[in-house]
Amino acid sequence: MKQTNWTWDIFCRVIDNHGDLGVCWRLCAELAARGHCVRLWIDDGSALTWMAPSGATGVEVLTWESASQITEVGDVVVEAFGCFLPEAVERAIAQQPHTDWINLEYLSAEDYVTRSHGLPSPVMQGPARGCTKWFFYPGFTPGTGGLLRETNLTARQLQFDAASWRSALNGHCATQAQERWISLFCYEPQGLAELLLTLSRSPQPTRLCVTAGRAQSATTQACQALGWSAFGADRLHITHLPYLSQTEFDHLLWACDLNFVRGEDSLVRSLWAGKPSVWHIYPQHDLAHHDKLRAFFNTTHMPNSLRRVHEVWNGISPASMLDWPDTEPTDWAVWGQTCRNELTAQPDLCTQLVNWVMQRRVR
Ligand code: TRH
Repeated sequence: MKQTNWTWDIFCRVIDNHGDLGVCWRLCAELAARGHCVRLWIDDGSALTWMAPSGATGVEVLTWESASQITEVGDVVVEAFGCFLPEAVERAIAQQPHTDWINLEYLSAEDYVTRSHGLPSPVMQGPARGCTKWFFYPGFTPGTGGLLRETNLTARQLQFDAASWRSALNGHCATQAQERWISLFCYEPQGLAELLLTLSRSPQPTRLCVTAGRAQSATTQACQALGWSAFGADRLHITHLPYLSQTEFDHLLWACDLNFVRGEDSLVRSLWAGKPSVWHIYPQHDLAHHDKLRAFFNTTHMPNSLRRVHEVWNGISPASMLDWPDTEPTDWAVWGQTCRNELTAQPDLCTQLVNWVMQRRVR
């Protein structure tokens, strides 16, 4: 099958937090790296100043409002996370029968993903009435759309020097050899103060790298509640990070021994890091995230002791983060490596998306 490069219009609206833009940016950058021409239409692209300060060759960022002037769309239109396209875009799609219209969904390990991935969704109203859009579901198993992974990820990881990265972050001060490094990216978990207390009492010293934004505010509050400075106590040393580019964010995850992540994109990046992760799942008011979390446990065969930590961290279990083990069980590390290896063996999301479009075009 001949490889073709297309023009892509990717539409994204920021609901809250950084995941919508984070996922779309990685998708745009990777498509462009593979030779495609990409336009990202975004209602609030302000976070790109730190997420992707250098931009990406082949990606043009445009405002959502300017899409109301659109008369022509690219070969492929991606509607990210059911963001509903501007009318002008739908009108253009209706006039371009060869454009593929894809609805990129949120990531889940639940069973419905394999059932729904690739299904058509006939458009019943609006300017594109009579057209079809197609569901594309990211996922962890064959039969789903896979996970975003750059072609050069493994090569970059092999070149990465974690010790130098750590020492640069420490302002080139000597890092304690036996220190365990943990990254923290979360919302406001109830067990945060307990976790900090446990780490401060652990026989092994800990460097906790707290990411900018909500995680940092929550950590500062928890430190205050414990009567500490924001930099920790006893054997816990807290580093407050500025907002990092996605590239540096990935480096942080590669450099740490354990990563607390949240949402969607950082979970995937933590899986690629091949280290144990603790996931603070995006909370939904109807508690639908409980099933989503359990599906992730089961799909990835997470060890029971790590599941219990997740249940406490996500407020599902009344147990305490004070039960955190002095040294993380070896099966956590094995789990991190196994997830990485098994998921890397599956085709990545970009490859699957491109193949899907290609197959539709050769029919
Ligand atoms: O920010 P999030 O909580 O996003 C969430 C989820 O996507 C969720 O599914 C969605 O419904 C909700 O938003 C609206 O977590 P996530 O998905 O990990 O996205 C964070 C992005 O921010 C990710 O691309 C990494 C990036 N990031 C950096 O690049 N540098 C940083 O310093 C930080 C803190 C984050």
